[in-house]
Amino acid sequence: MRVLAVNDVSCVGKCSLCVTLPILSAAGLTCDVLPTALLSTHTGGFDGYTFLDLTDEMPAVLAHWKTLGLKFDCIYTGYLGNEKQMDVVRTLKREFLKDGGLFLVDPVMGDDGKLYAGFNPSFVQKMRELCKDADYVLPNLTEACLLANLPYPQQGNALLDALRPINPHPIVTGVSENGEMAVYYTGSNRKARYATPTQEGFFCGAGDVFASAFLACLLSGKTENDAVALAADFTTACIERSAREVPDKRYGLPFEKELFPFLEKLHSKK
Ligand code: PXL
Repeated sequence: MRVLAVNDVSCVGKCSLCVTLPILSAAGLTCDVLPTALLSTHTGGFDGYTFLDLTDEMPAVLAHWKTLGLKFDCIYTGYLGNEKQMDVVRTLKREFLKDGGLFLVDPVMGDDGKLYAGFNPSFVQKMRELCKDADYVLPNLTEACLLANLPYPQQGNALLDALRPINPHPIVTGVSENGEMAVYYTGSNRKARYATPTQEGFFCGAGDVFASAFLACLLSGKTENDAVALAADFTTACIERSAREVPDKRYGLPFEKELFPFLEKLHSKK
């Protein structure tokens, strides 16, 4: 299985490609990358980070890939630096995704009720259109509210209703409710919720860990229900480990030592 991950390289802080690559590789999948930007760190809590936009390099990369006849089983997009990159993603889907391939969009735009630096309402509108073309979308609570054009926060089931015109398979992550972290999704045309008891708080990269693990499960043949549960349990285990081991949360989730238990569950028969 060959996955193309379109996301940024935040050199320090464990998010985006720096978590997707190890998680997909560990699950036995080939992960090719199209980096959207190069940052010294992610933008969540660090001051003075550098940002190199890689949009201008993309047409040349795609042109080279064309000569190789590359096709992907799955395209997974995360942090897109600007609206032009969404057009590149559309080209990728049209020209490089195998027939019947999986297109998964994590509409990375904000957290904690706010847009990330550099994003605006026009970007949100264009992201909404991109989500219409995806097999699955994985917004966090903030991004789900933005896509649905509703004030933050909203109740999970109400969001699933509001997202229905935008995508048939929304998976809304990071819904903090009474000491639990819940995921709301539409499985087999029914609303579903999967929750784990865990810490409140902001964990940069948690959405990327969840989405990468979900994708690893789905491409390994798990059902959507099982993939959501395995990915949520894995992300929760990382958050619990972070509470014990990581004093400065800006440096991301310590997912490495949770990979082996995750893979054991992924490969178990039941
Ligand atoms: O994980 C989300 C994310 C991805 N990429 C960049 C970010 C963030 C969150 O802050 O700053 C560059």
